[in-house]
Amino acid sequence: MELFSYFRSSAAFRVRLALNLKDIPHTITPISLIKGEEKSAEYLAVNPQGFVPALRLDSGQVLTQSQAIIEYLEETYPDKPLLATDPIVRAEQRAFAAVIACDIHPLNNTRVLNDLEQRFGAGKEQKEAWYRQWIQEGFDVLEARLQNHAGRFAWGDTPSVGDVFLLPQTFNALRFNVPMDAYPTIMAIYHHCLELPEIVAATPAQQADAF
Ligand SMILES: N[C@@H](CCC(=O)N[C@@H](CS)C(=O)NCC(=O)O)C(=O)O
Repeated sequence: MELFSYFRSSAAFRVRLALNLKDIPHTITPISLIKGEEKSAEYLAVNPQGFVPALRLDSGQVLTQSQAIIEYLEETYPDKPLLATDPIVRAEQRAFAAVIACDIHPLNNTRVLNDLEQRFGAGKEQKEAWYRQWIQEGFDVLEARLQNHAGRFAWGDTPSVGDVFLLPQTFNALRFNVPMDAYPTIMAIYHHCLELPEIVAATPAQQADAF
């Protein structure tokens, strides 16, 4: 499998985590969002939406959208499951992931921040305030939900899809100086995640394109 990735992309980070936690062999092809490589003709032939991540399977089939890719990996590599077996818990785990993937991340990605600047003249401070607002709204909900099921990780003491979505978003929050005092459980999970070598290997700083 070949993962098209960018070291700072939190959506690509989710898939790197799923691949590593499931111990699935893969290669990583960096696509530089800074250089605009995601809009090159070569990459658009891989993913016409011009986003990372994309996962090219050994068959040549390309999968896009991190949630869909992770669901595919869960279905085809059931060992080391990222979803619980109980359908209710699975629904809760998917809802937790969706708060991040659907309600926080799309409002804060680079093209939205660029649009705020270009269309409405938003400056650096305004863009940072915007960024913080959507993370804080989402994290308020997630911190409360975690009280029901967190252990060392988002669900108990084993990494799950909850961590696969939460950790990259926490990296983004820290990078944009979101005050984290209100989120002790999210921060505890962040530190526990970073004790696992397979998780550390998926972090932005460990990617070849970070240098
Ligand atoms: N919903 C998509 C989001 C993917 C996404 O927003 N990727 C960003 C990086 S995190 C991207 O490729 N941006 C490039 C661009 O906007 O040109 C997913 O979960 O895969």
